[in-house]
Amino acid sequence: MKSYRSHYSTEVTAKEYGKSVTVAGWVEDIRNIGSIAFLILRDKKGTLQLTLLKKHNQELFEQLVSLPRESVIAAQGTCKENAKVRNGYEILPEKAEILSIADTPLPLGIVDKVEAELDTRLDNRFIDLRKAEKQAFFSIRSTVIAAVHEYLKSQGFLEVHTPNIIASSSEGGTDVFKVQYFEKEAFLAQSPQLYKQMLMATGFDRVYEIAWYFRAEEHNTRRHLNESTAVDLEMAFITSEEDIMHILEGLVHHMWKKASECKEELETLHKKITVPTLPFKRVTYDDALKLLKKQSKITWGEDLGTEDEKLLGDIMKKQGHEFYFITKYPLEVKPFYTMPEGDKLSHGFDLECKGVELASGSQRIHDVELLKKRLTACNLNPKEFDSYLKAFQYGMPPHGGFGFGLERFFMELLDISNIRECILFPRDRTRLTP
Ligand code: AMO
Repeated sequence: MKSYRSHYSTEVTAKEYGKSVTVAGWVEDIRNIGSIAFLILRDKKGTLQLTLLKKHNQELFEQLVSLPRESVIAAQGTCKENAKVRNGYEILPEKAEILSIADTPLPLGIVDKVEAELDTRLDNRFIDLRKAEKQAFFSIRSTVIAAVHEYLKSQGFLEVHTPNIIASSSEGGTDVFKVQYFEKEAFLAQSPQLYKQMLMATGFDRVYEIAWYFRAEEHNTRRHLNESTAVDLEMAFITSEEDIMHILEGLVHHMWKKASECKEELETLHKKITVPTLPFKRVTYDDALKLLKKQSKITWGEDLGTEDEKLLGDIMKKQGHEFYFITKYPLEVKPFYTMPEGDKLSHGFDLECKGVELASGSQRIHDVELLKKRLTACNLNPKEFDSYLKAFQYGMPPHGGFGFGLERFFMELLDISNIRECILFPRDRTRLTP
């Protein structure tokens, strides 16, 4: 069977009934009842049944029924319509090739009724990912990311790739991973913030990146990763942060809509998706505090904690808003690059979904002197930001942007309780492998 590699597939349709087909995949299960055995073969399209009759070919029968589960085979045989089989047909193999024999026991079952602990699953992620639900999730993820490119390109954005090994912390905090860069100390980028802003001085006036965030945050929660992905965007010649929020809500809507069109995957996951209506509600920080007054101890100037966010999410939901922006944040809780509004407020915002922050953004400072002042006020040394600041000295238009966490988005989209499920190989406080 030399040619199976070019056309193997378990995507068998009624057109193939009565014909010889070649299929390949993982042996999910074998039921051997003596003279006849049923081998369930799986690939990314699903499963099919190979029906093995001992009397037809004893050697082939023995060879296949003795295989450990999850071995990989290719088989060639006649495809026969059979209403008793789940997908309406079976394959009666004439030839088979054993491509890989799986060890036993398996570290993790694929079709077990009770799911293993998350840690066991993540330790054996390559097997965990063989499950239909995981395949469905990552298929939706891929479709939604394609939708990001589609939407942002339609709005005139250019996709860029900025450095991940950088000389100064991008968000100004201490949550940075240090790396040895030959004789110098460098950091892994917490976000493309500094670079996407520098690009605003080039004439690429609308840029975006599907970015990696590296954050040395100590907390090990169900909503934090130490390596995560985000849609990071920056646009120039804006008049206020409203221009940015408009793009962000359009993007979220488009992503949600494209996800809702993944019918087969949603069925596998037993999920229904309702596309949100636009525009999303805008609530100022001041008004959010008024809404929270009775239930929270938060005082003016503090950032909303997880509990406050949740409470506000419940209040907003009762008012019919699953998505909403919190706008006009106090300056002191926003990063140094955020444009102030007066002495105390800023042009910074967050996008929340059901009490979870999905994105944050702002209009930025484009005046270099003000930027230096804000760096100092945030206890940062402008000297360490020299190459960034230089981009503001020779003509920098007003601009703004956002960072929009993709794993957080998928948690909310599909009601997934742990963010680690939303990325292939999660990195958290204790996990560095696989
Ligand atoms: P911020 O730090 O708020 O903003 O991050 C933006 C969004 O990224 C996601 N996110 C995370 N997701 C999982 N685990 C983490 N540890 C994590 N950290 C952040 C969240 C968050 O809303 N430079 C600014 C954005 C900008 O203004 O353009 C920034 O990084 O969904």
